[in-house]
Amino acid sequence: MTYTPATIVGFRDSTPLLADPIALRARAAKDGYLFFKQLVPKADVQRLRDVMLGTIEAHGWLDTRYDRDAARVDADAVTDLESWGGTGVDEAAYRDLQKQQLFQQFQHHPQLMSLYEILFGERVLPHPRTIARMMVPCPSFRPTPMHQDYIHIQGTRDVWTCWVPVGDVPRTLGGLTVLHGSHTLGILTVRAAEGAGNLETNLCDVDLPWVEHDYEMGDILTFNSCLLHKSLPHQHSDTVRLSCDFRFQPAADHIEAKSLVPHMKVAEWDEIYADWPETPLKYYWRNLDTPLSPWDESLHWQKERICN
Ligand SMILES: O=C(O)CCC(=O)C(=O)O
Repeated sequence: MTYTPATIVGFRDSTPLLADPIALRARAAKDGYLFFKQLVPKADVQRLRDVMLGTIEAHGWLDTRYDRDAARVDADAVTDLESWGGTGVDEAAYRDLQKQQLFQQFQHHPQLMSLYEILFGERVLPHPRTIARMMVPCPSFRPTPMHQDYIHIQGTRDVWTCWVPVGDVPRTLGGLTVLHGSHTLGILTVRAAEGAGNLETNLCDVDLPWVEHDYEMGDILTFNSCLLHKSLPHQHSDTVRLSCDFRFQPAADHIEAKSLVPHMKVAEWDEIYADWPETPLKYYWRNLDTPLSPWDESLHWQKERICN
């Protein structure tokens, strides 16, 4: 008999536990993820949304009959758009966004830094490799397959992804869903797949539920790098889904070198910083002396499905 996982709708809000670090860490260790309702002020996320939508607009993919904030796509303009590496847009648009200071500095938001300082109880390193998803529903678009971030990040297993919906993301717009408690399953094997990351986890029957959510702007979902997650199907053929993936870890733990370079080497740091004013945000990680650990390529080649 094939096992069909249960689905739970609606995350438990962990905001009250921010005042009780021991209880917060206990929930993080048990569930593998934490959700915070309205952790970041909406106005701050709206500024990031304006930058992301401005990038999409500049590349001519928005339907100009609507207000920009409606994020409505011009179906004719996106027919030939190829989602570059699961970012939802092409390489040129993705590079334009990566050069924006407001995008790069978002992960240093005091509310986010404070959350990870409480979670880790020590100095925090936000990974310089920041990721944006501007999921334009074009014909080549595919939802993100089920995976564990550890396969792509490596370094310490104590990396936590911060998934930021940049606008309201109801389930029908293809938000993220997590497999409750799946961080305890260890590092699982993978097979090739379409969608962000291009690898899908081989999952055998496990009695764990998927948890999904209708996100509002300002909400934050964070999860351990071994937790299984994927995006839901994007059912609005005319609306962009905007989100970011930022990664945080204890600064004294190991990091793999690729986490220190721009996502998919879309540019060099000098190019990203070219139009920024002087700011300590440039190369901020170099002062932290976080130790490096090697990349294990074999994790990407464990393609056998091993189920009884
Ligand atoms: O937003 C998505 O579709 C993928 C995000 C993701 O897999 C991640 O944050 O690790």
